[in-house]
Amino acid sequence: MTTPIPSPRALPFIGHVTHIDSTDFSKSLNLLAQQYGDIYELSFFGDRRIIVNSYKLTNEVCDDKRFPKTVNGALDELRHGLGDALFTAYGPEEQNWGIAHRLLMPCFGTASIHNMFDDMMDVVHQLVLKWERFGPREKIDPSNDYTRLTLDAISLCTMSYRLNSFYREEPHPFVTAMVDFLLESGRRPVRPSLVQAMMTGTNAKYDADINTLNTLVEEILQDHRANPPEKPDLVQIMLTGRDKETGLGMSDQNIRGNLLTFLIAGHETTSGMLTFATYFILKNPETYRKLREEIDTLIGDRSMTTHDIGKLPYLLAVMRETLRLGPTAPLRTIRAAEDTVIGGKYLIEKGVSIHVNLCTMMRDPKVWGEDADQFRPERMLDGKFEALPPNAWQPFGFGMRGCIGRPFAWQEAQLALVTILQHFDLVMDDPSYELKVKQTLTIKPDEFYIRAIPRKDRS
Ligand code: MNH
Repeated sequence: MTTPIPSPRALPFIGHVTHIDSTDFSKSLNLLAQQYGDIYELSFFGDRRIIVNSYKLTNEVCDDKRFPKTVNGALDELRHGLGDALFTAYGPEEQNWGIAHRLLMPCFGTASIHNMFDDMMDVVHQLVLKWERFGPREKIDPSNDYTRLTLDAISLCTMSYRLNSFYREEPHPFVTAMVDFLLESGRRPVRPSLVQAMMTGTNAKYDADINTLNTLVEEILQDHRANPPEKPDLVQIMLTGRDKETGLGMSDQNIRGNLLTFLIAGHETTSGMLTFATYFILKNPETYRKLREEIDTLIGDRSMTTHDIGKLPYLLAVMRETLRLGPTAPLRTIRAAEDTVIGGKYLIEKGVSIHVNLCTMMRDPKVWGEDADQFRPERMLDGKFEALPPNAWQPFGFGMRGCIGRPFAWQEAQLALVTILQHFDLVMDDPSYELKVKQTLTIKPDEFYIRAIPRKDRS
């Protein structure tokens, strides 16, 4: 006997489209979770989606064989720009995924990431210099400067290309095009196809944005062919590497898609994470005090080095707790490979999409306790993180389709947070600010401003 999956009342034809705020899919799903609990089902124009919210059900679907990643909705729209690159590939059934995966995975190993340390630090220093020049009274939008930081870091470290975002008043044209491309890709799936076809202006802008994105990667490729970098980088591997399994290299089209993927996936999520971390640190003065004490004790006035990576336990706990409450990639989507039952009673038919809601799952009181909504890095300390039940903390996704850039993001966040807190006393511009989250494809704090007061207690 199976039990029907709870579902809100649907309208004929369009289904649950009116339950979704097209500018904030994630928030809409979280609100429905409060009402419907561990699992519920929605339908958009006949396209069924099952949303899993609890830890127990999530853990059950953490099995690549039974529940492979599926690419639909916004992710499928992204293929207009990214094609079959790593993030948007349908899976190993697309040969290009395997080629890129095998060729590029080693570039993101811990040792390779250590080699990028100096370039990462170069960009972090550009941010510090900017905030020092601003002085203590300037209202800073940290999300904007973290976006400059992460975008410039991914392009410098993996593509030896300087975007120089800190030397531009407005965001780099690539960023504007990218944000609009992501927003529109998110809106398209909840729009009837007839309406979509009639939105000629919107569609032309979408194509123009994709063009802008491709122009930059084409520029990076040409620059590379003309001036190969002294240190071989990711682009070099893409241009010259051969996959051992198939003997094939990457096609030009697939290289462009993957460069775009790294520029997009490689900065949005990390800049959101740094913004959330800054928010949580400022909202919790005791956390801030402990974190600064750790940094002052273990690093002091000297510059951080690769030897310090992974060695600041309280900082790591703050980062883990930040991604638990603010998982910047808040959903992942899978499907059942065959008809199957989960939770002992819910029938999941083959092919139907399942969204794993990381926001609700990582606040499940059965794992995190009654204070699951509280920011408390202590729950990640002293072996407690290692002792968590399997898959309970998974902001970087799962299995073979999990995040390839995790070590990169992890090193970058440590470097940025340590260096910033060494140099500044951060304060909220408006101490009464309450967290407001906005979504493009990823989520991040909205309308959050700080001031950065150069520390007087340091030389
Ligand atoms: Mn990342 C996949 C989260 C930083 C490049 N990333 C994923 C997935 C999650 C994720 C979740 C799985 C998506 C899915 O199942 O559909 N990523 C993050 C977070 C951060 C992050 C929370 C930072 C914090 N990611 C980065 C960085 C890069 C990157 C930095 C690049 C350098 N991520 C990827 C790529 C994939 C991915 C590429 C797709 C991997 C694959 O499917 O083969």
